[in-house]
Amino acid sequence: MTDGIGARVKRKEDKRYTTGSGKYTDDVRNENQAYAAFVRSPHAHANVTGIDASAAEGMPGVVAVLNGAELTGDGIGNIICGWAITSKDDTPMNMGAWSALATEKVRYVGDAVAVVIADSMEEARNAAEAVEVSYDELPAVVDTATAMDAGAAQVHENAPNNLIFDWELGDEAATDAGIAAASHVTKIDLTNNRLSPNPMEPRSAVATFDPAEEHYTLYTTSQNPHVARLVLSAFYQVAPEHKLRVIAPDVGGGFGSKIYIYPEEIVCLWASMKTKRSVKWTSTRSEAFLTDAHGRDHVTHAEMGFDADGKITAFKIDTIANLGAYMSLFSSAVPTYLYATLLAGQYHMPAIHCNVKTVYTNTTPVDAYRGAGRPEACYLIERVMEKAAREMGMDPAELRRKNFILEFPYQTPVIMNYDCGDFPGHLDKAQAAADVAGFAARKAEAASRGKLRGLGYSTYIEACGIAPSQAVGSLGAGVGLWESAEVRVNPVGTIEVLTGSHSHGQGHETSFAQVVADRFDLPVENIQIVHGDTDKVQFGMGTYGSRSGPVGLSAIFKACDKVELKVKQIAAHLLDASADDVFCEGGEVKVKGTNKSLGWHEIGLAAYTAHNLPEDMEPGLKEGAFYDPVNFSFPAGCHICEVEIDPETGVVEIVKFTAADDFGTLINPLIVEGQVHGGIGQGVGQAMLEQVIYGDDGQLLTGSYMDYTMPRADNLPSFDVEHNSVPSPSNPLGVKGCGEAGAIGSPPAIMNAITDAIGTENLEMPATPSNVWQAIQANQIKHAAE
Ligand code: MCN
Repeated sequence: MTDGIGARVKRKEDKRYTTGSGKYTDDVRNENQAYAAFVRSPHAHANVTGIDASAAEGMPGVVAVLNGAELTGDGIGNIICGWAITSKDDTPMNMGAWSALATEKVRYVGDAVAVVIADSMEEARNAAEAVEVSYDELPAVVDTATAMDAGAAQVHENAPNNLIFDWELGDEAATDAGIAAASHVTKIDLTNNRLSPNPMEPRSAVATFDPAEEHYTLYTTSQNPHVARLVLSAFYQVAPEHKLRVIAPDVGGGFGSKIYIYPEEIVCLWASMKTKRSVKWTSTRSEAFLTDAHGRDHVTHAEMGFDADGKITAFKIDTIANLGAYMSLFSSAVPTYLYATLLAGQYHMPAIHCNVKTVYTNTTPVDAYRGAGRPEACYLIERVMEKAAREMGMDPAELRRKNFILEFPYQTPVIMNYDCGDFPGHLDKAQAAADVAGFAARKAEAASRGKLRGLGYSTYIEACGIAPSQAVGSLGAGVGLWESAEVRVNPVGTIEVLTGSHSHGQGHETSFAQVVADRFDLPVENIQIVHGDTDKVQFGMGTYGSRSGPVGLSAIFKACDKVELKVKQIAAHLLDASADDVFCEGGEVKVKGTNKSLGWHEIGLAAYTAHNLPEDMEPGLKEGAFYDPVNFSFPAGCHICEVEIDPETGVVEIVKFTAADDFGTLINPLIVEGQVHGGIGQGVGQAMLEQVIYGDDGQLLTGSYMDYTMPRADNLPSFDVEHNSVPSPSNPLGVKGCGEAGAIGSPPAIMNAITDAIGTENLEMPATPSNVWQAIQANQIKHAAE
């Protein structure tokens, strides 16, 4: 068949996505459905002194007005962060209480205080406006760098100075010695700008309680419905696990923001039980800006030492990470184990030490956003490398080349053990495709038109395929991370694959089917991927950390091993042959060296009618597998960006963007390239356009698309995506995840290109025309004064 591994098969699911026939959570219409509207705090920090719902309760269509005291009174637990981090003095993290409906205090604008349930959405929203909440306003703390300062407002009583934990990784003494011995030390101060996730489909939840069965059904926009069910039952006591079905149907993008359990899901489930109505809530875009977990928000000082030959001697990093008003489910893992463990990048660094302090502020909670910790690490390393090259008068590519890790497996000083790679190969391929050799001429030509041209590099590596259980369990995750699959051959010979991964734009229905099609040489149309329903798939860990390819697909592959064995045994029995001679080809099961064959429908029928099976063989044809890899997979690559800047306006145009990536075995290069394009698009957003901004009083100033700029088509060039694949030895297919790479590698390449063009390092993301223009002016003034 031509549509197996490596084929550029168009996505099966796109037909329904692009013709309006997808089924999303908000499309669910239950009988007896009511609507929820949340009463949210307009203040960033305040004591709640009273809630008067009497006017709202009398309004048309209102079914109930519920508050936090009732919620906790019914035994619903607080929202927690499940990844335990211990400070360097061995103290546990200071986790402040987070109730799904705030009771005594609100801690960010948008914090939910009460919920109105009404017959229609309009009635619910109108009544929510009529709920009178009295507040005693308190001073707010917003700024990451100064959140721990004396006199700053205190967000949680049990987190003195707003410090959540003070954590370290690496060998401080060896790092200090490496810096002291260096012949050159490059120092940098960088901010990693806070981002809002903006999936196309806003969050939504529809909860239904069946009093007869005491059973709950929750449709929700989740990236991991099984984890949602586990957390909702085990931690929040909303419903017993076996009495709760969670369905994540079509989900219109997540980018990390739909991993967590949010207050609204808890409240809808609880409210459905209280009101005996099906309760639906769908976020408005304004609510999404206020309440979807944000990403990034680091302030970092770093120093990298080099010997006289340009070899790195040590890397020392001090980061403050803002986690917002409450600790979201995986928030503690992002600036620690997802960040600091990648701080070696692609380079041999004899010593690394990283200190991370996390702080509470009166802002929206911060958690994973595409790349989660790894873009922050890559941005830091690659801006330091570029700055160092300029300071030492070296070619930035050659400085990188000099320090590349060349032998594998390679143990970094910060936990990760890289299994394979070809870092010089990525650089070579990117340089050739970007025509670096012709850059000087292009720069001169641009200068003749009064324009500035710059070229910037970034090399990246990420740990993805978030698993294996031993590693993540030992690092505080509290659970292992693996994936499950079941492969069912139906009596008519078609195949259903049940997977614990969830697809919300990544094309699993196609790429996963390709792997099974390849395995059995069947048409891809014969294979159906089933995901996103806890009643269909027994358990799964879901989709994040580019894990579905390396981990989810491997589980399917393992289940296929077992199916293949049974198929061969059945065929051998029916065709009077040896199972060793049976193979799958051209949609049939054949016997080597003969013209004997069976169709898959004949095998399926034999398995289920069961009157002519080998002795002792159980009827049926379905097999399951759990896959727990031996290591992460390590996608890596090189991005090169070329920009042209108008010095009069500060407007930056990306004239060329080249990515040479290593995703191991490519299942579907078309999907992979789409993933890279999307990731680079988000990287362009972070580098040039996007930034969440709060006023000093904690008011969100970027609460709509008028103020928060998303990348548009005319901000993006046509990307050149090259592949330099080194199959991963850590999973049976050799796959490395591709879902986050574009967002990880691209921001530093863009910023390095811009700083190359304007001749100053003093530029933070986003490089808006205004910021770039000011940097150019400041640089000219500085040079004039020198
Ligand atoms: N793939 C492949 N060959 C490879 C690697 C992957 O063909 N060598 C295919 C996979 O089979 C899958 C797709 O590429 O169809 C992405 O696989 P993978 O890199 O494993 O990532 P996941 O499927 O686990 O998706 C998660 C990843 C993350 S972490 C974010 S964030 C993100 C992303 O995917 N969010 C997305 N891409 C997104 N794309 C869309 N449209 N929407 C999101 O919310």
